[in-house]
Amino acid sequence: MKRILLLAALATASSAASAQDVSVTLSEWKMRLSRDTVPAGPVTFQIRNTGAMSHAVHVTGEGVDKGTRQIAVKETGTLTLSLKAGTYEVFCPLAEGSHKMAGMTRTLVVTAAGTPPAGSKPGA
Ligand SMILES: [Cu+2]
Repeated sequence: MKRILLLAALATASSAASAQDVSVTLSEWKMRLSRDTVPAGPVTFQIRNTGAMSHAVHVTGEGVDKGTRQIAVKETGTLTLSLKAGTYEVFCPLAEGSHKMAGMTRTLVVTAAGTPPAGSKPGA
């Protein structure tokens, strides 16, 4: 856990202005993201497990296939990834995918830097 935090701190320090935070809350059987859309660049997932069993976070899409180790009950974790524009799947990989199938999955859309998020166009 210490090593993950250190890596996240280094990644944040080297790109201080542009790192985006996404808060992730894990429970049975939900995964809540504080936002569904982020601009491309370094993204730090701030993860909190509020559930009654261990969970984890895994991100796939656009060539990315990375995740945390298990996050125990009441524990927190961070995951910093450099994401380019595209659609990503954020999910709990535990129990051979059964947590994901029970509902622990969300879609994260990464927009090209400087582009307003989809769905924000006026009058649509
Ligand atoms: Cu889980």
